[in-house]
Amino acid sequence: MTDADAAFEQSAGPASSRVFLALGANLGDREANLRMAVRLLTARARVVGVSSLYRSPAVVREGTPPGPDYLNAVCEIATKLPPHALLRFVKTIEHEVGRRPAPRWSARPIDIDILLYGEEVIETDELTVPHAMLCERDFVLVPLAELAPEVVHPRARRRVGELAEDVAYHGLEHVAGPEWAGERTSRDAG
Ligand code: A4P
Ligand code: MG
Repeated sequence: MTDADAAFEQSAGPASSRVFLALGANLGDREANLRMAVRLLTARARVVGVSSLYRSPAVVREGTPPGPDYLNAVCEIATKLPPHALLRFVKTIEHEVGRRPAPRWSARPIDIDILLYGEEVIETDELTVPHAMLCERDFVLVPLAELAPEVVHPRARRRVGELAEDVAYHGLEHVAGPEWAGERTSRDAG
């Protein structure tokens, strides 16, 4: 058990659901930004697993110029933060990695989205869980299926592995295995 695992297990409160985050970057040293984000998550979460790293062309709004390619990955965490507090926490990490307010979908050094929070279905002004675009995105479903093919999407009521098999590919390329993150995860610890 790592120190982070031990601290988590000893802290008060109920164990969290399986929580999955999407990480994306298409500005600056993209891989370093993603690695920093994973490291910063450990302040309030245990990193259970990290997917391989993938590259894909930026999906942009119609009529806007294509930005640089993205690097994307998915990370599973265990955290005692409830969903809205987790959203605020990941926003502070985005700021720390260098993201500043900009129009939606514009190029960014880091983006952290909450994909799944256990079986919760949340629909508020600030937060939609499962993530609204989860079922359409190869750069999210393929890494998510690496970590949790058996997990069921609580709205679609289909397994992540099946959703990933059916998703349309838009130039997604595998760049590196999970070691890219340089993070010792609970999975590594066995
Ligand atoms: N919000 C609602 N639900 C969530 C959630 N589940 N997780 C709200 C995180 N945030 C959520 O997000 C805008 C607001 O969405 C947040 O303030 C929060 O209250 P943002 O991160 O500030 O802005 P954004 O990321 O530009 O908007 P959005 O709609 O989240 O865009 P996406 O879906 O993240 O898409 N192409 C490739 N290849 N790879 C990518 O990763 N990412 C995007 C951004 C576009 N094209 C891409 C990629
Ligand atoms: Mg986002």
